[in-house]
Amino acid sequence: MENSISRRNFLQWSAVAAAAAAGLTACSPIAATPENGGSESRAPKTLVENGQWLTGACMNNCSCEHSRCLLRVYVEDGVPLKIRTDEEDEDTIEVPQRRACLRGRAKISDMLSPSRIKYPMKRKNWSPENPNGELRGIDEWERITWDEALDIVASEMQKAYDNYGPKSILAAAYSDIGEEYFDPIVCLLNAKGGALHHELGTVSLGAWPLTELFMVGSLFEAPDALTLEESQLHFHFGNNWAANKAGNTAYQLQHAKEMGGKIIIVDPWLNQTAAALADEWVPIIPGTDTAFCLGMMYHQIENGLYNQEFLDKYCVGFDKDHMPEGIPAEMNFKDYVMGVLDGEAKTPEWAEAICGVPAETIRRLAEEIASTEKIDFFAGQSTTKIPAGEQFAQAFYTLAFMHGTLGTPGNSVGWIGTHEHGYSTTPYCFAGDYSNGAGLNPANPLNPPSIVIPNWGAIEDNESWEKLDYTECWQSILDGEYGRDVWPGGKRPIDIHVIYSGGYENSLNSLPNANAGIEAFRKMDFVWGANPFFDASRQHCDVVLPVCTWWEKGNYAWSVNAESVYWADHVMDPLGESKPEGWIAEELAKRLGLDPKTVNTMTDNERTYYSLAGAIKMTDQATVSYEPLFTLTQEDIDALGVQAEPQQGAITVDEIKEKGVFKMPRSKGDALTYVPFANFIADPENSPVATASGKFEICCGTLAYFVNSMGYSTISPIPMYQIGDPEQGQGTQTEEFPLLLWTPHSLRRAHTVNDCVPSLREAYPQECFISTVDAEARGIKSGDLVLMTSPHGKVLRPAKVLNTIVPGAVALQDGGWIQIDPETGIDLGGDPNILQAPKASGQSSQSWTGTLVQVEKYNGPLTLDPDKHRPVPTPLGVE
Ligand SMILES: Nc1nc2c(c(=O)[nH]1)N[C@H]1C(S)=C(S)[C@@H](COP(=O)(O)OP(=O)(O)OC[C@H]3O[C@@H](n4cnc5c(=O)[nH]c(N)nc54)[C@H](O)[C@@H]3O)O[C@H]1N2
Ligand SMILES: Nc1nc2c(c(=O)[nH]1)N[C@H]1C(S)=C(S)[C@@H](COP(=O)(O)OP(=O)(O)OC[C@H]3O[C@@H](n4cnc5c(=O)[nH]c(N)nc54)[C@H](O)[C@@H]3O)O[C@H]1N2
Ligand SMILES: [Mo]
Repeated sequence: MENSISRRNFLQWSAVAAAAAAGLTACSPIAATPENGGSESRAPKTLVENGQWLTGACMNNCSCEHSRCLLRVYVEDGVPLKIRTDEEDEDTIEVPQRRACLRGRAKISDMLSPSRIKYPMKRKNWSPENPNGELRGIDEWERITWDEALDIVASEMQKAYDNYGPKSILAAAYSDIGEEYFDPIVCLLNAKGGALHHELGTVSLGAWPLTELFMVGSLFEAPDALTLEESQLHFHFGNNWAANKAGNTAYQLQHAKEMGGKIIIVDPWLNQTAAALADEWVPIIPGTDTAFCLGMMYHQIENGLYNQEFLDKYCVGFDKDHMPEGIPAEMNFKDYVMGVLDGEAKTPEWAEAICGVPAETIRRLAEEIASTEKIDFFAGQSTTKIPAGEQFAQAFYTLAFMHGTLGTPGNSVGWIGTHEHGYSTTPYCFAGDYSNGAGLNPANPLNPPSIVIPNWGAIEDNESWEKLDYTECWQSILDGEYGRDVWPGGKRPIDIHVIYSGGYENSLNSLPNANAGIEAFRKMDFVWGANPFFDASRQHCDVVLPVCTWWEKGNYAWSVNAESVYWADHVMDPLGESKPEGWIAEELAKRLGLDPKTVNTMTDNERTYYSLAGAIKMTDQATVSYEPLFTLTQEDIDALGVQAEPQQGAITVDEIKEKGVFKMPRSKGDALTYVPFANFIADPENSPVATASGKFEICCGTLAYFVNSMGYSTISPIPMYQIGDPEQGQGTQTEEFPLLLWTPHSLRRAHTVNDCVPSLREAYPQECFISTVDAEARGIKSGDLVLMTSPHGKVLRPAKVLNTIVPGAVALQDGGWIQIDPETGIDLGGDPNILQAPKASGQSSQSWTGTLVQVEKYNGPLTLDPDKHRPVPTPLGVE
């Protein structure tokens, strides 16, 4: 930290800086000793605290919108100086502390990073007459006033609407993901006539959502956190909860282990979770779990090691006598596995040749599954982020169906983690909705929140075809068309002139084929961004508007985890001249001839009110009933100055403000315990699952129809192993690109967020993880600079040689900040998306895993300082 540029820049910051720098010293080693390891009341006596401990939201996207943690922030004279976490209650498995991880605890350095955009800025060589687009990302910047910035944005937007229409504008921003990621600037675009969004499908959920929905009839099923310990075996594909499921999921797994559960983790590397918790690690070539599962199921079928009764009663499609209507009997799963359908038996030897797991291990694990009564089957999101990833999801569910014990505590199948963690469709408690619209049309506060599912299209759903898919959007913009021939009307022409790079996403850094993204940005007439950080997307703009963060807004109750509701205080005043999106949207509305109130429908106080008034708490799992969470007195209402009626709830507003969090009181065996599929198993006739047949569908015509209608890849109604893409994944390697890239999520970051924090950079250098075998073959040692090359770009990084990752595959972790060397075009920052192939697949999910790459020892002229010493990007020239 001492050497880091961030500290130096930090010191230049007049008032904020001086106090904050003092705080850094004050909180260094003293804050973490065992003597003061408790609550703030036990804080070091030597330090006089004249300030206040507040609750700062941790809005990192760890765990795909879920399970955030508690940050207690000490603020003096308006400056956040120290950070602690949940130390209030006793930590138990029933009501665990909501402790933050290293990323949350480094949040002050993130919030006050030199990478914050503090003023409206303009790229020096941009003008309406001559945009000099080729300079995007390398030009200098100058500070302008808010009025100048808003006038430029409004006039360029008006020009695009007048000359080319709404579809000439790309909204690279979250639009409708709910209150936590609510961006009124997108509401402004909608009010003005709309824009083209790049949000068809998903980059995040892989092939899970529609496979689960159509095969089991519901979404986001997961074991109750408190019944996890009842499983005798946790059979997990791609589990790294200790690193990438925020909240308490890893703690729950540790507890389950202490209670006697065995943990097997199948993963291409010995990740942090496997190292800490697994009884057995099964190394596997990424993207080949389908073959592995088929090999196990062959062995089970051959030896009668499965539950025929369960399959007959609860499933369709396993064998020719139990087929769903309308599908020929020969398309049954058993005949496919045994080789009757296609002449190739899916033996463990067949599987070994594809997935690298020895046949004898496959047989042993198949037997272990069959001989264990209670199993928790889990597979991580990334396991289906492969070409035609539905195939693995289909095989995974089928493995659990063949085991045949679902519906009772200790037995589960899912891809979310635990019910506490997940996108639970029946959360135990939830904060009220305060996104736009709710103020105008208050929702019934006792309705559980609806789950927002990313946009998918099937042939019938015309609206979806009006969206670019995330994966291919950059290339589509360059090509001037998007979609597939099979879409209604065929491929769609597009002609984008303006990009709005906004709310809560860093798409240039986070989407595949980033070099094409940069090229697309450079082709535009105008690109504007609104964000707190000068990240890659904002660096490639013409005008950037400084947005204040959650710490600078605040005063809401919020939740994304099924068991807790948090309070977010206003922790500090907006940095520099940064403003909330609502203000920006209103100012632009005025300039674009719109009524500001139609784009920003609520005042700040109204938002606070709705977040509290709509908050709910479950009273009964069986009937899914709720009561209001907060008591709101006339005094509370008057303090907010809103028109409303008092209400009676479980806790007071003062209580949540004081603690920062409401935790659902839980105990083992309580009335809130959730057992997935229990009703269906108890009474399949009267409580069918919501699939086409009313049963679990091993042969699932709806899924195949839906996926195939999108035109990205072809799957069968039964789980099959087929190479999903001719240029990606196991079986498609070439001499030029012999290695498979995969991109696990990093402890250093939540995607790209926090990458500007030197202490996190120091703790987790961004390295190319390579196996001993592949490194030796190339003369590479740990620490050597290596050049990673794919057909889409080049990245320079130090190598980390490991004997704990599978040969044939290399890993570069998601989220490194792009930094292109202008001479060579090589990325020095280590963003895997410079390399990643844009591969929309299946249900329009990006198949990250298996991009073909080569790795070589680098002998060129470039050098690379350790990440912790590399300066973070700032909009230079401004103070
Ligand atoms: N620290 C941190 N946590 C995060 C995030 C972050 O950026 N940083 N991002 C959050 C978000 S938005 C999401 S979507 C989730 C993603 O959650 P995950 O999908 O669980 O995340 P990954 O780290 O990509 O993968 C988890 C594990 O699966 C393994 N894996 C990858 N491919 C395969 C495969 O083909 N087969 C098998 N068997 N294993 C495989 C990886 O090696 C890794 O150990 O993480 C969330 N949590
Ligand atoms: N190669 C590769 N790429 C991947 C993945 C992978 O595994 N490998 N994973 C994919 C997955 S699962 C996901 S979910 C996506 C995530 O992709 P993104 O959502 O694009 O990633 P983030 O880095 O989370 O972007 C967060 C943005 O929010 C901004 N931000 C932070 N705080 C605030 C705030 O208070 N207010 C506002 N307005 N903005 C704020 C940050 O500056 C940043 O621009 O990435 C995908 N990309
Ligand atoms: Mo994600």
